[in-house]
Amino acid sequence: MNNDYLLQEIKSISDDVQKKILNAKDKSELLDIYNKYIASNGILSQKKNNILKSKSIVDKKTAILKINSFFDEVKKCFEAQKKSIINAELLKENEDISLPAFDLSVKGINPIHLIREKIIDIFFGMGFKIYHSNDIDDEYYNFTLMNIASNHVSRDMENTFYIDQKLLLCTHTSHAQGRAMEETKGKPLKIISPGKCFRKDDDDLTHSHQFMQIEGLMIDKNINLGNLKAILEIFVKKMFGENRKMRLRNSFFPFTEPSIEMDISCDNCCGVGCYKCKNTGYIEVLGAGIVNPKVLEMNGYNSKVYSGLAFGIGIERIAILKYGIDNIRRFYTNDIRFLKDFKG
Ligand code: FA5
Repeated sequence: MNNDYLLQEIKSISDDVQKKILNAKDKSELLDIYNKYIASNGILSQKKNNILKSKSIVDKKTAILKINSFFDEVKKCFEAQKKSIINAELLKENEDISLPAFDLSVKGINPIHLIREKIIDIFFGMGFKIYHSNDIDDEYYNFTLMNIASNHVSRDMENTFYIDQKLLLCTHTSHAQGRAMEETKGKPLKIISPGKCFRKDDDDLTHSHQFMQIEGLMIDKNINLGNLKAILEIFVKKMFGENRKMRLRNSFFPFTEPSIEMDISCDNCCGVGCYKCKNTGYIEVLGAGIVNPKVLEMNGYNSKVYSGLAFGIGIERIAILKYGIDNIRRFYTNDIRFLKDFKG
């Protein structure tokens, strides 16, 4: 046996031990390796002693230096792996299991969100600013300031989810009108305000007890129905393209005079008539009108100087008509297969 052969053997065992250390998954595996190979009575130390006792080693000093350098590498590797295992275990202990998992497989963006952003974008382009309002408000803003008296029949149509005698889940986003006017204090304004609405409606493919609207309000001198029509036409062209049919109908809201509603041709039958549009060829998407002077006065505006236009767009309805969605409930049932269609 010669010097080189013995040193080669201990080097190859040291390399193997390092591989074992790097493969150790927890502290107990690491401890086993330590006891078996690295400890003072372990395999490596035994080999070292054997070599040093061997008469065939001529230059013992060089051999010891070499063996010690192999051992140092093994010990360095052991310490590094011990550190990384301890860190990983600490991380696991501090893990907050209530946080969402990292690899949540996002299937797509909910189309309500996509359409909401698109609507906001279109109205930004026309100079409207966002006004943020709450989804819970005082009935005074939701009804009274909108010229809906406490005994008015139109309260009954919407009057549903109360938190206490005064606070309710807003039945439309028009409550934001009073809030915005209050802040603007009789000066011109041009805002849109997205929000959630709650009503007792739940009876067909396009009605839900909870839905979203975007309110629009523009107050200035000489605002008229022609301005409102122009704004709505631009909105429809930008949202649905040049050729989509729209129509405006007379309507009634206590807070606008005159009042209109806008319909868009049904995506399912292209205006011919089918189950989805109840054979009318169209689906209603918004209510609008010229702000009732009484509402302006109640909210601190001089109605002899200022006039206004307002609208409330149903976001789900726009999404239904844009993407060909068959039932409003698809938006709320968390079906990942549905969301997959809106990836990217
Ligand atoms: C209103 O809510 C008025 N506040 C709109 C308005 C604002 C008029 C400003 C004048 C001036 P209406 O109830 O028609 O109006 O609702 C407006 C739109 O919200 C509807 O055209 C429809 O797109 C949507 N919408 C109404 N009810 C529901 C419902 N139950 N489910 C889904 N969308 C609905």
